[in-house]
Amino acid sequence: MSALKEKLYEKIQEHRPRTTRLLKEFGDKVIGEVTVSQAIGGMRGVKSLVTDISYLDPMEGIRYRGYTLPEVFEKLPKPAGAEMPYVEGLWYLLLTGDIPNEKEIEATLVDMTNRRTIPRYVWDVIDAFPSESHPMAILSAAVMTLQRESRFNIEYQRGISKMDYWDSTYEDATNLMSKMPLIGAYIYNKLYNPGAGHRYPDSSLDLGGNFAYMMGKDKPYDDVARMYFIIHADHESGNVSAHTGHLVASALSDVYYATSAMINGLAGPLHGLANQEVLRWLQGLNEQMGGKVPSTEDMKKYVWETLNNGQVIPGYGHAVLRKTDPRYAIQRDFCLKYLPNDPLFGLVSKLYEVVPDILREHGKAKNPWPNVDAQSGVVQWFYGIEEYDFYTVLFSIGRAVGVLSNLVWDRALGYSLERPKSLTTAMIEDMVGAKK
Ligand code: CMX
Repeated sequence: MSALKEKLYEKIQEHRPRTTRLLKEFGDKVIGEVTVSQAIGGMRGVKSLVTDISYLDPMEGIRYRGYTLPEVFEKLPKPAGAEMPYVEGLWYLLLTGDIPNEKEIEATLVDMTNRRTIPRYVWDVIDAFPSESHPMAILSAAVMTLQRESRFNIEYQRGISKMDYWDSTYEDATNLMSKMPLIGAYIYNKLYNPGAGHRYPDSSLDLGGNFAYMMGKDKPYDDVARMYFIIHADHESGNVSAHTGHLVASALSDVYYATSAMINGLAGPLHGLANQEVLRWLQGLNEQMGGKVPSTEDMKKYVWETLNNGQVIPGYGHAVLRKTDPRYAIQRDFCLKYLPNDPLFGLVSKLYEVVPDILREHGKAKNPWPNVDAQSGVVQWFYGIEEYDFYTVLFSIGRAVGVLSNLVWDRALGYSLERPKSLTTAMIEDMVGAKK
């Protein structure tokens, strides 16, 4: 058993009695209520999920295992000469709740590097896609193709105990996490860089470094990849991608089914696809301007036009957050350091000056501040990834770190099949006295 798996097992043993006690002794205690607008309006804020991997405070932003993002970036170990931490370190932290020491990170790197082999049939499936396909559809299918490798599925057929589900789920999750960046890079080269051929992974490089290498990108893109994967890893369990993964796996579908489904949820423009929408929308502005740099007034006019057309301003607003997303701030700091004079960064900064006031005046969005997606395209574009359809694939690789850690814990704690109750409209009308 690897050192990480051993530690995880200890943590699971420690944690299980807490969940069992809550269910047995306090199962009937009320921790929230549901209003009509929550039932009709996407269950916003309904307290009905449990995770210890991350917690999202509306004012502070995300904490991973109790650490704020700046703390995560400060405390996790980093490769020699790098500014950003190992993604493998985050994997360790999310699974165990502990910051890995030097020995622990070394062992995790070796273990994950050894799991990078991808069966030929996965490349064949990717190659068979038409080159006009959206990269998210290809990624989802490629992950689905790997389902054939599921250890959980084999163990389940053999009839293992529920107490052991976490073990093969951990194996599947670690395998998939180690392979996903390779799949992402392959999809990129197939669609946008066909002359590059297939690069084989470099086992001397960590997940972020190897991803940059396979994408054919020089430093500091390795740090960009690490930063990007880390900030996108988790945002509690209730967002569409994390929740979809959890829901699908609650039927004991293995991590391949669950991750493919979470990718499909992330592909929506109100969720992960917003990062590409920001650039598409800004390009629309540039076209309108005919090459002239938009003034603040031009920008305001364009924002209002978008709102008056009944569209949303991509990259702004959030279902939970009520201030500027710290993931936006971290990327902004990176831009200020590495690309302060980039014209696209200038445009995004100018947006930050005008959009919050306009959204407040517009009066609908509960949160007028930018979310992670407002900034992330700028960084990728600067480093030559101008094919913005690809940005959500990057988001997916990052999000997999959190979703897969959660799935391991879901099985460790025996979380149940999800089955909320639905009512008819007439029933609700009766309940609230809306019927004449
Ligand atoms: N521009 C215009 N209107 C907005 C808005 C925005 N950026 N954000 C919210 N609104 C509107 C909503 O569409 C809603 O309008 P209706 O009452 O007509 O339906 C109203 O304000 C209230 O919405 P809310 O409670 O503030 O926000 P929701 O929880 O319903 O939705 C989100 C959250 C993110 C989908 C929404 O803010 C949005 O559409 N933002 C733009 C897309 C985006 O950036 N998505 C990425 C989010 C981060 C991520 O998951 O990756």
